[in-house]
Amino acid sequence: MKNDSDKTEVTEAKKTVPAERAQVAAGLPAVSRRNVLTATAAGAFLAGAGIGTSLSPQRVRAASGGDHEVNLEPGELDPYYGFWSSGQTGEIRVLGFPSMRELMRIPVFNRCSATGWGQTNESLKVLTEGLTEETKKFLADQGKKTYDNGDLHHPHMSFTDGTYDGRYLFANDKANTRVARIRCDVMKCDKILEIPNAHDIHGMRPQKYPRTGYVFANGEHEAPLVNDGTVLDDPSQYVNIFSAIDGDKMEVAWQVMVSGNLDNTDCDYQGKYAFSTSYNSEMGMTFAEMTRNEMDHVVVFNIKEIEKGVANGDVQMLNGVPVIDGRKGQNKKYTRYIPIPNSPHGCNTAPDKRHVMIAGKLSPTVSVIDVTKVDALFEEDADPRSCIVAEPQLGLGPLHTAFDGQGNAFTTLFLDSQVVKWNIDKAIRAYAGEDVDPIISKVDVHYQPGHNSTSMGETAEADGKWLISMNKFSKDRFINVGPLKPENEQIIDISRDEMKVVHDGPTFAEPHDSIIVRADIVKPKNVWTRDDPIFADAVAQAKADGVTLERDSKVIRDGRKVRVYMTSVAPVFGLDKFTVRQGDEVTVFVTNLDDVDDVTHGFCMANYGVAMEVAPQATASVTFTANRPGVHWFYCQWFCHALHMEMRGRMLVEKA
Ligand code: CUK
Ligand code: CUA
Repeated sequence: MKNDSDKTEVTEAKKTVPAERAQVAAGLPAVSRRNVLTATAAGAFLAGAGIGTSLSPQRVRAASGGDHEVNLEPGELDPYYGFWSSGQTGEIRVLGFPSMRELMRIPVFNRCSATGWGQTNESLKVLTEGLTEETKKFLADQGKKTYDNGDLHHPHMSFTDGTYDGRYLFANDKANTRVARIRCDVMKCDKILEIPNAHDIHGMRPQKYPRTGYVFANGEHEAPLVNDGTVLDDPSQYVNIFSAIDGDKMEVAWQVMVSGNLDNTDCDYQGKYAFSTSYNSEMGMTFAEMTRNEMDHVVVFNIKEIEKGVANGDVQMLNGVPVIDGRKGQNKKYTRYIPIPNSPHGCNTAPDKRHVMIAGKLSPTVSVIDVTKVDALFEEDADPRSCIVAEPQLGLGPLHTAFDGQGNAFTTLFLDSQVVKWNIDKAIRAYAGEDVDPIISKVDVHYQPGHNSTSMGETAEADGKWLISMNKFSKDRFINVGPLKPENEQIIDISRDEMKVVHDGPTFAEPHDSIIVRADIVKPKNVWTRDDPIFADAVAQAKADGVTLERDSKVIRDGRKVRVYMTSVAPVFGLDKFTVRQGDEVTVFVTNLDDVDDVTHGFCMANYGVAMEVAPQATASVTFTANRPGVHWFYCQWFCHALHMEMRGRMLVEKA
């Protein structure tokens, strides 16, 4: 018998397989206290997600032709930008839509070998300055400046007056509890904020009206409010945290303590309420506990009342943030809990500015909240379900809903591998008792869709042209690349009642969500402006050293610190060599004086693990220790000129 004596086996994290799942796996009918349809959905969901379903590859149904062309001729420009999440890859991707041509990758929570994100001083500032002191210390103890990974689920653009304004993108990091901001004028991340007190930011949405304003962010996982090891295995003391971030300052404005895990979020078009779906209202710690109740809930946040409560000091200050108590059964001014069938997931506000769709996930329904009926929820003895005006049964595993701006909604059905198009007004009439079927049509997708997005669909300017179905499994849709398969994203023409899949697009781990933005809204620059705040620190350091970045190439020694300033103009650097001593801390600043579109240079110090991008009119800098003596070539790593290979120089490192 093998027994490594100094290893202790930890047995406390025992997994309980719920009886229902075991039965489904064994091919026995699932028995539940829930109604039969819900039970079937739940059981099938668990079996599908856990074991993997085997679907027929030939399920593409011929649909009548749509109205738009997805293929563009060479040289033709896309009418939309697609901003794509990349899940655990941690970046944002910019696509031309509907051609699905990948135009750019914007590193955010990840590292980028090409641009030097995570290595340049400019990017390290963004990656470190928003971390809490506690996290900085935790990372420093491991010899790190910042986290290396991120899990970016939800990219959303800033709004003004109910539609995209082209200023910023915001994105969450579920892995390390952060929210990032990306500047759309240069397509670079300029702020990353760690959210204190919360755990694992999942759902995230910008305020739609009057503007962004707030960015609402859900802490998904519950934990003790002060999580310092004093409270451990006592879930009765765990809470969840909803945060409102000031999107202009990138600071947490306030937080609300809530009951139940927070999943996805959206807000209204009046600036009054935000909504969060919440699974595990049971606050269970095991799988069986988490799925026990028949109803979970949506939490409604009363923004004005919360602001008043914060102003009046009805808060506790924790890590510099005012935290208000909005738990179930606490102060009913701040929050309301609307019962929703088990484990709701997606939360999507319709462009009619009135309805919010709550996808059932384990229930085959979507619950429709009428925001005009939400005021009444905050009155004494109000029925919390009185704001639900429809609850159509759409199919198995509804996850997310998108809109065409013409009164129709499109919901992904994870288990059925379908997208269902349904009419909001008909669903409301059916709920009121009228004999009318809200379902217009269904289309097969390949396979297991999560999010879907329509062109401009989460704004008041939804245009009803395109829908993308972001499918979690691609299975047989592409030639085989081994056990790890890409996801599959399918474009659907939604201009007619009958939906038509017109394009398959593989993507790598794992875009959850996307937005499709009219191209005229986004106006990126072609070259940097010299007063850009992203490299303001470099400009200030140069000034202190008496260096004019736009003119000078010189080396400044400051004790054991050496600052190397050089210009770059295709195909030469301002210095063809510089000399330092072994052990010096060297900072190289490169200023690209080319002001022609698309003439980007790079700086790579070979065998020093140092590389960065320097786009036209930008300054970029990187710091390293010159601990390898000898001759080391630096070279331009961005092909910029016919004599690009000649764009190089030497660092001479004197032996200590
Ligand atoms: S969640 Cu991924 S499919 Cu993180 Cu938006 Cu629903
Ligand atoms: Cu400069 Cu290549």
